[in-house]
Amino acid sequence: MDYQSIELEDIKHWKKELLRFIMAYDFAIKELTTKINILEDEFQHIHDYNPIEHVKSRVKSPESILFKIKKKGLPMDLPTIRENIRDIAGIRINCSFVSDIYQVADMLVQQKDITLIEQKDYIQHPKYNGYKSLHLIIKIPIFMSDRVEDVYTEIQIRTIAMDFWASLEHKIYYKYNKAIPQALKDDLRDAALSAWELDQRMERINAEVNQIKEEEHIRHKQAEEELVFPPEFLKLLTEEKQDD
Ligand code: 0O2
Repeated sequence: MDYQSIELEDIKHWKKELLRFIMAYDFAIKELTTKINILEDEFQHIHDYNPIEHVKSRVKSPESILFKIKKKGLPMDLPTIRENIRDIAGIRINCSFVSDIYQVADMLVQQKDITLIEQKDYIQHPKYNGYKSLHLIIKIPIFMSDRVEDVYTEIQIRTIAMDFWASLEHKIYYKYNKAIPQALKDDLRDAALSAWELDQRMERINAEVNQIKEEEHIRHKQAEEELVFPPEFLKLLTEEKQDD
């Protein structure tokens, strides 16, 4: 075998390895998406309510992976990337209310095959710029033809208001490394506060409406239990049935 053909073999091998590497993250997203769909369906069926508004997912771009590994000052090989870049597979779940966020997180991490590696609660401890979200780094086993691989995935869970702010802030500023006037940063922070106030308001309204619904349900049940038909009316009904 000459030198050139060895190089070609190497390239083929690397291409295959790289494809397998990325595929595992794709499979992790597929597996988690199915889990989330099942939770949504079951929750809707049992509680007549779905805490999840929508779900997005992505596999990090190679450029973004390389940028992160460089930023961390780590060597550029697959085992290092696999162990240190834990958000190559990313899922974002948007919930209706703040309380739903923790409920959805619990429902996921309680599953036997999911291992919670790290949790960052930027809702209890928002970032200085105002960013709020619950981040989970989890590990999930992916069963392939010849091996089982544990794959890290980042799950970001937040409300629609938090997502609205984060998506726009991401576009406006997040990856812009140059200085931005303090007044604009303050404005963004203020906008995050407004989003938070909106979340709290909606949560309160929802709790009050649920209370009204619950009271009405209890009243309805009581009325049903107290419903007593006069014996003459019942007799009339049985006689009518016999005539038929
Ligand atoms: P992208 O393009 O969204 O993928 P680590 O992942 O632990 O090495 P870090 O920054 O400590 O790095 O992780 P952290 O704080 O959990 O944040 C990871 C992700 O959260 C980011 O991924 C963003 O998606 C989101 N995020 C964190 N802070 C902000 C913020 O201030 N504004 C917005 N809009 N999003 C934020 P990436 O890889 O940085 O970017």
